[in-house]
Amino acid sequence: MDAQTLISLIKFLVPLVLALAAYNTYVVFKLKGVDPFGNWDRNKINGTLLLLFFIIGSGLAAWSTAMYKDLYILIYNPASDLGVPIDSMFWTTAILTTVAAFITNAALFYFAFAYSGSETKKALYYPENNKLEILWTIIPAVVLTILIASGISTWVKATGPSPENAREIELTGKQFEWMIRYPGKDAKFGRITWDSINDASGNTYGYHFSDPNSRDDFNPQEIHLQVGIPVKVNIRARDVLHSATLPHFRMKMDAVPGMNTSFWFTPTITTDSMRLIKGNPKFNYELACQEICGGGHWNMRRVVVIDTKQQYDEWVRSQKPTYLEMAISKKAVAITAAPTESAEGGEAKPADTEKAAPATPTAEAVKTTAPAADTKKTTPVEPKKAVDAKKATPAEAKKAAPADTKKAAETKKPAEPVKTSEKKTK
Ligand SMILES: [Cu+2]
Repeated sequence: MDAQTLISLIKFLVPLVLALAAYNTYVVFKLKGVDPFGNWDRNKINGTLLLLFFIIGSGLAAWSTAMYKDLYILIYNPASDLGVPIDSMFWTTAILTTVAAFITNAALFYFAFAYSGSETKKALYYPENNKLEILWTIIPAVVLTILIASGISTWVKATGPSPENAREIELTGKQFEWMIRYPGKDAKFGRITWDSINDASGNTYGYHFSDPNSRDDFNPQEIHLQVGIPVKVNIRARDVLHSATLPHFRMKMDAVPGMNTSFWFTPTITTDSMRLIKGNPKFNYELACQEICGGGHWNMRRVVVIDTKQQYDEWVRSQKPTYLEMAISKKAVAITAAPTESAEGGEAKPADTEKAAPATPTAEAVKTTAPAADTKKTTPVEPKKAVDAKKATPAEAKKAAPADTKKAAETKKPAEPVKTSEKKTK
């Protein structure tokens, strides 16, 4: 046992032994027929302790609020347009509930003190008072209705259609990081599906590079937004529930697997201006995860930078499309042989692009995802089937074929993408 453990043990045992000694002494006195606290008015003591608890507790709460106020993000001006009504709702609710909680708790503890039990007092039997019941039902009901009604309009605005000039970004929650996607120059997100995800090949997004829209999509490590331009944030999850939270902009939305969620807002204060306001040259806005999503939850932080137009344009110019990055890193050899038909034809229909090329650019990726990608054709995809197909390599599937004709039918298909890529090269 090392010294540290010994000290901790002593710290734990000493108070325990002292408490037991005190209790035993008390019991010995009792057995002798002497009650050391016999003369104490326990009701009065309890009442006084309750009142002290309220006074000291309220004092500590007020002190800690004042002490740590600089750490409270909500103290500062919101950095978005929708943050203003959201803040006013927050403060209205906070003030109303704080006042109500203070009054009711002050009354509770004061009454416990002032009317503590005694021989000389008799409790009043007061079973009901309809007027009082009506009053304390209607007042909270009206107040809450007003609060909720004012909240709904802001909620509908933030989650409703974004303005015409809004740009779009996409956030995907994954254990344990936020994946960020920009649609690139064409302002259109390329096609992605879960069954094209291949972490080994670098296609963590599940891109279908056969879709021309996907070729200029880029996945930066930081979020950059231009001040004054609305941004629609599309939110997805790759594994479990996450929650995309932009506290400085007062925006938050859950990331739900299998479901797309979104909100939009307009950033109003650049990072540089906020650094001046806060007097902190190292300040950064951030994106966090507000859903306890696993052991690395704390690590899901991304820096958000609000740029001026010039800064933003410069940043966008410096970004490389993921398609290109993968080609450069040679993880994506097959990328260079990407399809031509759909690229020329502008907007490709999902069916075309599926036929036109393998789902992912690497040869390896094609091998592993082809069976699953193929089931796409026979939409709607049944996830379970697709997983089965994905698990089994074609060779394995052939072996298992006699037992399960359904599985065999699916897994035999891998030949097809090859056929189609032949067609492409003609
Ligand atoms: Cu998370």
